[in-house]
Amino acid sequence: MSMNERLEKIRQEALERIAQSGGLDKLEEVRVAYLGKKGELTEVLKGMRDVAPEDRPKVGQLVNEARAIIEKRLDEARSELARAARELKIASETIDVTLPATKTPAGYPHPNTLALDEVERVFVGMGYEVVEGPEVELDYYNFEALNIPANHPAKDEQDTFYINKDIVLRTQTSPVQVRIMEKQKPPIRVIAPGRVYRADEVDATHSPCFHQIEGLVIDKGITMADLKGTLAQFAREMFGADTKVKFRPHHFPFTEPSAEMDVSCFKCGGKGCRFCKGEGWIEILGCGMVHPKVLRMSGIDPDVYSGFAFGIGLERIALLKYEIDDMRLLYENDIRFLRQF
Ligand code: 2U9
Repeated sequence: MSMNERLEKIRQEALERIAQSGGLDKLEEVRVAYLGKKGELTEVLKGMRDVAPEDRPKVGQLVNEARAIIEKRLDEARSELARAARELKIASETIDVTLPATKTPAGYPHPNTLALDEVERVFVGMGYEVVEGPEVELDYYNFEALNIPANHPAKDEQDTFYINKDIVLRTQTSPVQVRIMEKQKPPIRVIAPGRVYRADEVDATHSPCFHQIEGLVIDKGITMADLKGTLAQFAREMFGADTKVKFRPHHFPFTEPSAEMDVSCFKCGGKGCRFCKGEGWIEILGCGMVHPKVLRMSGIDPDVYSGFAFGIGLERIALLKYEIDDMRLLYENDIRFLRQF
């Protein structure tokens, strides 16, 4: 076989093996087999000494040509394999944006949240600030500063959760306003919504944890007329423009005088129905003029300033407004219940 024929054979074999390789590792094997240190083309060069000196440049050129062709094909085959791999990867990663998405259920606002939003909207509209405070509270802020004496029944362990003798789970949000009075000079106009705790058994109208919204206004010259005007306006915005209000005398240790406020039944307009148990009136909140002792204890001079306060049970408002007949439904978080509001 002439040198020419031998080179031609090597070249053809190499190109065939490249064409059939089908993988990068196989291509590398082919490269080593033909172009490597002990590869076939290298062997040919080593056999040059048997070639007549005058033929050597020619043979050298032929070897180089064969090497160049084989290298070029190897390169082409490598990029072809890389392109195919890339296409396969892209195809496997394709996202079909037209497929229906997995839905994340959005949930529904809780009736308490809806009622609180509404109460806040009314008072913020009248210029009140919404304030918050700790749920684990000092006995001083929860009771003493509010003129609730040590022997008051509300302080009994059957009514209040004690952490220790000085610390309780707050039974009302009033301590928040006491802290405001200590820090801030009048005028004060705040509402304090939040969780409160009482050692009650669960039933249709009681829960050991419920929510209050309390309000406090303190300035020079605040009178019972301000209290009545403010709370009547609140009732109209909350229950409808025709709502009438009625104040009945009551007792709270922290206010004097104190009252409870009823609104005319927003179902029957006051004639009496099942909803208002034939009364025509529905009890909504407690209120009163802040007791002078309470003002003085928090550093506000009752001879200069006066104020009114009120307390609203949030659950009571939610139950009335959304006509829910059992408080326990508010705490079960059953989506079939919650989606109705
Ligand atoms: C300060 C002074 C006075 C807050 C008040 C009521 C009347 C009241 C109840 C409503 C329903 C509690 O959730 S409920 O059972 N609250 O009747 N709360 S006056 O008086 C204050 C508050 C803070 C410094």
